[in-house]
Amino acid sequence: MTFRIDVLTIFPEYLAPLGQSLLGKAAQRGLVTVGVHDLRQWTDDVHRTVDDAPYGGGPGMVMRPEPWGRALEAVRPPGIRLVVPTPAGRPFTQAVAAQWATEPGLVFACGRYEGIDQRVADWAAGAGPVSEVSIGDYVLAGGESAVLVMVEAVTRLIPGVVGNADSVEFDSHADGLLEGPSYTRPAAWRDLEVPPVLLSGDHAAIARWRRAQSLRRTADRRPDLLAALPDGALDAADRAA
Ligand code: 6GU
Repeated sequence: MTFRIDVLTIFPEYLAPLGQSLLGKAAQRGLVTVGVHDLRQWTDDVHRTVDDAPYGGGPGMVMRPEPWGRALEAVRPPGIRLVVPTPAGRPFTQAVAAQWATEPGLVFACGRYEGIDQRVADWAAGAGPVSEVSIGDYVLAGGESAVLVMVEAVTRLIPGVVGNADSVEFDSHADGLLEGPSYTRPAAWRDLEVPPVLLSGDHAAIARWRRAQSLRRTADRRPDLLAALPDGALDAADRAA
């Protein structure tokens, strides 16, 4: 059961990092397979045109639907989710990554310019789930770098891709809180000491300290995450921290 990722783009070389490091090893071990496809393969004119001016006027160019229709018919298996990166999308979160990691694979459609003709996503919804998603509240020139981000977030949740399952379970965001600080040897460095509880050997005390640090950091850096926790997520000890 290998997780299949296909990416459609007019800049296939931008996706070269998908062959590297964590994902490269997962691919070698047969856990993940990746295909990157040049959208221009599915153009039908000598200039290999993929874009045109927007109906109704306005700045920039819109990607024409015809190459996308042919490309998706060729590359996307029935029922496989189509992901369209766009700053106008729903937020891509750890919960979204976790859901996608349970599916058999994903197809990513990278838009450039002012995006892809909306009829592509609307038509594609007839053949399986379609997710128009944003990786944050800023504007990128195209979806390629967002795809690199999303592929990394999803593939590390696929069983066997990350060596230590605990490093996934205790991640920032896995429980809706930020991870607290980490330390290693030496115990004192340039007059700065590792918090003594971490050297105490008292595993219950260490777990309580880490939980408190996680809550403090979340309150300080991401109060929106604390406010979004479900009722009952915090106990009396948490509130005291
Ligand atoms: Cl997913 N795509 C683009 N083009 N810009 C973005 C984005 C995605 N997320 C935030 N900005």
